[in-house]
Amino acid sequence: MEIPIKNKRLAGWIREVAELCTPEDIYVCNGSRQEYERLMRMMVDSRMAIPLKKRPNSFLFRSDPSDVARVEDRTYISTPSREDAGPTNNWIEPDRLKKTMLTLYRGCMKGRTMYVIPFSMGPIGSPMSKIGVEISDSPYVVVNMHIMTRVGNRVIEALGEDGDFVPCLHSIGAPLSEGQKDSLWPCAPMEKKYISHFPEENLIWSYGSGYGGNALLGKKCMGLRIASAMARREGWMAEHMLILRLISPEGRRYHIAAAFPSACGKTNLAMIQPSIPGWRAECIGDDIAWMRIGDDGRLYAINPESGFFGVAPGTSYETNSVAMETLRENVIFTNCALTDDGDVWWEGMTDDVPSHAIDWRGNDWTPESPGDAAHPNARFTAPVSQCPIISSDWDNPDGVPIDIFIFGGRRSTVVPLVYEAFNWDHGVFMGATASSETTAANIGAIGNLRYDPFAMKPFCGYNMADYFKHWLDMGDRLRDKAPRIFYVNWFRKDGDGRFLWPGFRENSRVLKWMCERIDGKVDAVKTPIGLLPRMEDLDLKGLDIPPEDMRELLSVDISQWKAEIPNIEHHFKTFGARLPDRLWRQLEEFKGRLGG
Ligand code: TSX
Ligand code: MN
Repeated sequence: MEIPIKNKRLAGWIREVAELCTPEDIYVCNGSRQEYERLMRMMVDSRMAIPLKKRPNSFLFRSDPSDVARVEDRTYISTPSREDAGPTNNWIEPDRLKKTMLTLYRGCMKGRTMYVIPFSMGPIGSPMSKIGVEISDSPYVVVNMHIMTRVGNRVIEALGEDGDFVPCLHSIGAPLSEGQKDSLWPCAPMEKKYISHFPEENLIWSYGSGYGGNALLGKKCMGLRIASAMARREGWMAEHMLILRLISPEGRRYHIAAAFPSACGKTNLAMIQPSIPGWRAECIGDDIAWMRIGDDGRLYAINPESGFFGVAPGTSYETNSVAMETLRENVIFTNCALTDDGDVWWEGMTDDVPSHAIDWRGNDWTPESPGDAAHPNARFTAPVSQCPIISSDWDNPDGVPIDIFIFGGRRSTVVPLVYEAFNWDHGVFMGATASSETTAANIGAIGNLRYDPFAMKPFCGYNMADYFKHWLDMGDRLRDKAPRIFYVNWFRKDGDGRFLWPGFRENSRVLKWMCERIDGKVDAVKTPIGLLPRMEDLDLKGLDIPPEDMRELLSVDISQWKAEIPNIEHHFKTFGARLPDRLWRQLEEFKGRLGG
């Protein structure tokens, strides 16, 4: 077979994979619109994709009911030493894992086309970008990768004869025997699924799942797990962060990067439309930030993706009109409900619920049906370029200079609306101790407290203690040019279980305070946990929040915070001797400020 690829390593790898997986044919993707349309037409013909009458060039897919989310239990960081993967990752020794997976891969693409998908994370040619090549037997993966990354010939050209790339091998793990009828969403059973990362050789092997986070390997696998390990070696950062630009009435720009665990509304914040007159915001990214120190010593961020792969349920014109406008056309929907007039629907999309729909499993659904119409993790895949408030700098190869880091979580008690770190090390302590209460979106009991340091627990491709150290090292290099660090909690409740803070657009009031702190325009109240706003410095014009609610939102209850200490200690101890002393010191100082 003739492969039109000059890169020797790539050509060799494609041949090797073809010999291993024995596909019926091989197709190298060129990234063109015709290619996208041809694959979509093919999937419509096979009934895997359903065209939506109501949305131009948009399609609905239904996954297998067992293949609806990332599989953290089946996700591995495979380093020669278990300690290098650390306590937050599953680990199998590389030789053993490869042996197991090679057995699975042998003949796994029988009867299918093997797609070669050359992609760039970041603008092609940017010094911050990285090239990957995904080999997959899923046409659904190809069309999603077209939206989520930059795919095609320009990438092959950028690769040249000996350019470097991350090999990303993916199979749904469902070979077709002669004459066998294909299912609509082929995949392998749970015990055969593996999402494997070999960070020391920049290699990804994914088997058995067709679902986004397990199968679109540019995103979580390369963009976060492999990139975080590369970033540490090369002195940059790969973070689970949205990026936005906030513009004051005077036209001053502030760039914010923010990390939140799932179910905290990261995409909503990325697309915020400030409620304060004169303030505007632009979206740069909603999930991943790659950052490096520029020639001027400041930290510059790019969004390495080119699409949004967002959770649909809960998205509405009320909660995120910008997202709704982004979804008008050219969208891939997965596991949403199908309405009788040929549109998608999901829980929380509209006040009036359709009287009939086809649910995400393909069954008739009415409001009386026991289950949800859309799966809670139903997704949209949409081009970033369609976002009405996308920044003109979203694909600037140099990135944007970050002024502010925000960490956060969902806490109904204890944690105030916003506070600022005293300094970089204290900010790293805040990131390392970021916690969130579990919601229905998590497995296990609702309302449990979970530590999710820097929102990176599922995405750090190496020992998380070393990751904390990397953050401390970056601070040492950035010194007075380092972004200021804040912690927010939009989810504090009163005694009756009502949210105290209106959230959504009104969060711009909190962002404005951060900007005024940066500019030295306002003082802050020093408390044992950090620097809090004086009530009068939060712009609350036009809101009518009772003063006692505001006092509660900005209160620090010493005894409640003392009760957090044993949890933090326990959390830190899971990292053993690798936890940097500077974080233990932060904990000691915190205890001291709380009064012993
Ligand atoms: O995304 C959210 N954000 C960030 C917005 C920029 N959500 C949704 C979280 C689930 C993904 C929020 N939910 C936020 C928030 O700031 N705050 C809340 C809690 C809340 C929910 C409903 C109301 C208020 C707060 N409604 C009324 O007060 C009417
Ligand atoms: Mn994410």
